[in-house]
Amino acid sequence: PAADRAGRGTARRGILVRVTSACHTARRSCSGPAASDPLRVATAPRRVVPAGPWWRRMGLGQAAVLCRPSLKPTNERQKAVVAAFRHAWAGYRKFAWGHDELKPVSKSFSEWFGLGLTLIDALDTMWILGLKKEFEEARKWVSQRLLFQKNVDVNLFESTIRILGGLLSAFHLSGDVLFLKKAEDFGNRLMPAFQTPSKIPYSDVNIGTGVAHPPRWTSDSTVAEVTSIQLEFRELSRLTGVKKFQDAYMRYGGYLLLRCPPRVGAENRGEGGFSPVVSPIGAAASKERSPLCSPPCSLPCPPLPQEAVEEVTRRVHSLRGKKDGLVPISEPGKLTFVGELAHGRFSAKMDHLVCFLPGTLALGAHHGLPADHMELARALMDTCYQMNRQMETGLSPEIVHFNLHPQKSRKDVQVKAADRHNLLRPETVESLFYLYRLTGDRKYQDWGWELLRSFNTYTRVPSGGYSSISNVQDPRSPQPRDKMESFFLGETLKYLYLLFSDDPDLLSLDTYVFNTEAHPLPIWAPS
Ligand code: DMJ
Repeated sequence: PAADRAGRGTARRGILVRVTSACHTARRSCSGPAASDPLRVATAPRRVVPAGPWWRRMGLGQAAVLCRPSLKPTNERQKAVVAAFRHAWAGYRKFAWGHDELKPVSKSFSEWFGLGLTLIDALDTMWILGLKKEFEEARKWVSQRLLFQKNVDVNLFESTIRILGGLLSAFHLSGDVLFLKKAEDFGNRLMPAFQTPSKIPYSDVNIGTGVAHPPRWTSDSTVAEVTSIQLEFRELSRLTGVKKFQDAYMRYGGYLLLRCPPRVGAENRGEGGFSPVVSPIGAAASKERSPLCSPPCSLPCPPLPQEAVEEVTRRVHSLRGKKDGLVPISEPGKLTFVGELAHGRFSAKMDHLVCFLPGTLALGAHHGLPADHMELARALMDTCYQMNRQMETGLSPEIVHFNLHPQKSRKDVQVKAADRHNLLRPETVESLFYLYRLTGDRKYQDWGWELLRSFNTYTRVPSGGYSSISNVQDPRSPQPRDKMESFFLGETLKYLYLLFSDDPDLLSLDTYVFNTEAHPLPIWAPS
């Protein structure tokens, strides 16, 4: 199975596309209404890219232009998120500065790519939370210490969503050209991954030597991995004017659209063959954006192309179909969940990773997909909340199994001993953010608040940082695992902060699209 490094596979999201913002124009002069409130640009002129070196085309000099104010929390819940972030950051700064991840209990760090992963993942969160001083200090590290010329294998998907996405987002929010230059350097180093016979990229690439290869344990790549990196490469092309980044994914994006069967998991043996093995949503096996794996990011919107609407509608429908539906209802509490189909057998198993789906369905409905997708989104959101709520710590385990038998004595949500851990993942709060933004129902904010309190009670390490835990069912001994994943700062706390905001124009969903690691990028008008 495709496994993300945090332990399991990753499901992904996405339909999106649209309108641009005036950010670049504003950045040139460091003045004017858009510059004074860059995250709240709700409507804006479309951007036309003039010719010339990219930094000049954008009206930028070589020097950094940190001219855009960041924001401040406006209510008590947002302040609590800022306090949590500061605590997490304090641990990282003290014990893991410049390293990939904090080990808060042993007061040390771990490396994955050796590229300051947490620091880069957290840049835009600091900007959004108004932590200017922390942002400046991190920027200095990026400027002086972040070097990509090193002999290290990086996973294409993970490094694209975290590093490339993080740098591009930091550039958009701050206007600082340093981040764009770093992004371009890094993007160039990822390019060898696309040199395959099928054009479907390899999963790993050495950013120093330029040698790319499939995962060590299989020759397959994962549909979701290779389709969830479109936003970042497209953005890099748009900002730099260098077409090769966009071309790299366009060459296989169309292929995936044409060939993507209703149920596809692992695929790509260099020649581009599919292995239809597992359900599209089951996160352990597929990271595909299905049912949204049609080409949301490469076709012009608005309006959403009819072809994409029909494709996605068909896929959601097939998910819910009576005969082989993957969305049954549990007993006795009647929770709607998404199960898995592996080698023809249904399993009532759902990863916490799948909890991105309510948010994505809601976003799709907002952008013109059928209204009943919103109903499904709400139902799945309730389920994800219950996956947390029914645990003694209030935090979801990594995987749950649902009970399908109508016996009152059994609980809806069951957990196996091996699945009781919580890695500080964002998916529940991510969907809560979308659901609140798109429905205005305050219960979603209240649910998020419960989650933040649980994180503070069971995962906060007094000396600094937060730790993943091994047992969400034992509040007396949740067993810290001594690891703070970079997405806790990059995603979980960012989504909580945005969830608690009552300002729909703060990173408006009509102006920005969040990549799969929660890095906001502007939505562009069709050219
Ligand atoms: C993050 O890296 C991203 O959200 C990814 O899409 C899935 N895995 C983690 C969070 O769970």
